[in-house]
Amino acid sequence: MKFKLLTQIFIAFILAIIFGLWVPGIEKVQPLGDLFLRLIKFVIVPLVFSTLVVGVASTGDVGKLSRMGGKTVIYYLVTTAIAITIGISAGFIFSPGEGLDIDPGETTVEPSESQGVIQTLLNIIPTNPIQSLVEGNILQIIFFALFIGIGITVIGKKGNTVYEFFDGFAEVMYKITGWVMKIAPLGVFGLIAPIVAQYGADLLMPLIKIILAVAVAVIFHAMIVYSTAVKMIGKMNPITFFKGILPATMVAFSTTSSSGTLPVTMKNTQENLKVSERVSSFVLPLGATINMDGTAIYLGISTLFSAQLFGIELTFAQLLMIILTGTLASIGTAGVPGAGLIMLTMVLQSAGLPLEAIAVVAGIDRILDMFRTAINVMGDASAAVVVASSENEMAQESENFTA
Ligand code: DAS
Repeated sequence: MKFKLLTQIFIAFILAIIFGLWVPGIEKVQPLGDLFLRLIKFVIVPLVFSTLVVGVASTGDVGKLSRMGGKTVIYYLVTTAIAITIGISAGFIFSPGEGLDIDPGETTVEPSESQGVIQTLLNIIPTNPIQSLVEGNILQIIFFALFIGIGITVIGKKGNTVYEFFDGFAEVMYKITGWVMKIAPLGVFGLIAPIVAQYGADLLMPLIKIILAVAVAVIFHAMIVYSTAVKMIGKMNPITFFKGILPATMVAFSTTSSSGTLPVTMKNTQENLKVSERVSSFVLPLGATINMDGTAIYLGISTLFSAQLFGIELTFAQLLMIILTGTLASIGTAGVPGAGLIMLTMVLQSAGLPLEAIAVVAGIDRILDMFRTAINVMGDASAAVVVASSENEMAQESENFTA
């Protein structure tokens, strides 16, 4: 999303609160909100499927999916899974949605019946992938797309036509999603104003709590996970790491775009963190596409917020579903402003939670996106340090290395 659009959404959000508090009969704009929610649901399946196939296949030929690629992907998946778990924990600790118990509209998805952990994991494997697409079973769609992407990579040249098709299809879906997001300001207004009219200013406190929860959780994640990784595996003093990556972190915070920050991330990682060009030019672009720890934290918190907002108790299977969907789905999302919002729709849908909460967090998405993008970029840089160190591709002259 462009900043202009995010600013429009923010303005629509403020107007929705003002109109919701003081304009009688404002709930009549609800259909605008329902229209927006239906359009978001309309793009989810084709967008996720096509971007995920391309995201996995774009790691290039099998040679690239080598030891270094394997290490990079494993590091990304592990840190993202930790991130979403930290996000869920922050969601429980801050409980931003507690106490409102909004009545979910008829547009909510039926909560998935509670299953055992093994059954939940087995259910990820689609018995009929076409049916998974038709039903919008997000985890099965992700599984299907992952294997299509790997298959395209493994068969090499013969897979080019398939790759080109999905690459083009993904572009089309990004364009359609862009059109849908253009009416986001109207949609957010149509969703927020009636809720504010019904619940009054009580809704403001949860928003402040969400921003606080995201900020604290991302700082906690960076301090614990990245410090440990760069020190234990990267053999680097964490202070050197945080100082070295600070410029890129600030650029990410202000632009809310990992891809847009990539040139600065490359520069900082090579010059300040002494990572070789070979490692950084592989790990960082891949990370800007498939590694989003900050977004994963935001997903954990926003999903808990949605459940709390509607007084829904999450089962263990649903929590597992959220961790799996959030970790896997992050592979297919571009590092552009507002990408996390689309991912949140998927995670809520897969956990069977009402999508209405999207509008609430959409209003403050610009602020939340700053924090999550900054951590997304920091996570990519930490991977570059870890992989380079394990491949002995760190320049030795830096005086900051611990013995
Ligand atoms: N803004 C995205 C990025 O650039 C993250 C997000 O929207 O969640 O990483």
